Amino acid sequence: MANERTFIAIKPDGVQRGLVGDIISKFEKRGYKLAAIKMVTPSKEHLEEHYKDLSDKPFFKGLVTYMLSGPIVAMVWEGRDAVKTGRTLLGATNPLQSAPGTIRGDYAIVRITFVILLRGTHCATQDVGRNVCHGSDSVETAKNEIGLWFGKGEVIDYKNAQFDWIYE
Ligand code: YYY
Ligand code: MG
Repeated sequence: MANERTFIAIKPDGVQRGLVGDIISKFEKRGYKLAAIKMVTPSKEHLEEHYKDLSDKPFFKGLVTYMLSGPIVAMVWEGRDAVKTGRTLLGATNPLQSAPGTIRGDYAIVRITFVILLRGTHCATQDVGRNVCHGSDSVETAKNEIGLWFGKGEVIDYKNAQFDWIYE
């Protein structure tokens, strides 16, 4: 288990619903160190790049539109096993399947599935997840996402005063 950095973003619904402080608090209280933070309104191109691995999914367009619907709080959190534990703190992608105590399990409910009828016979589904918060899913992804959302001087190296009380 290594010291890692992960990219965490509070999505437009999380910002609008006043959940910024609570979400930051979950990471702080767990013992993670805030290495970068800013409020941003990224371009469509930036969000398409961020979610490029999902570009062939039926929900991609709706996802980008939702991410463009308001400001986002972008952060880098650092500490032991930060990527995997960050995902655990977040909960499952589908808020309805997220355990209570996780961010999505405490603050989100909805995943709407639109059924689109095509020529009367075929149908496709499009899911839009208002799931409050994003977290990198691997160390490699975290490096790419931090590079996409933050410039070099924006991620700060410092020793947190709590360090020796958190790590043995
Ligand atoms: O990493 P995570 O956010 O948990 O899920 P991803 O599979 O990377 O999908 C990104 C984003 O897309 C998810 O947070 C909600 C949305 N989404 C969706 O609307 N419908 C799906 N079936 C899957 C994901
Ligand atoms: Mg993901």
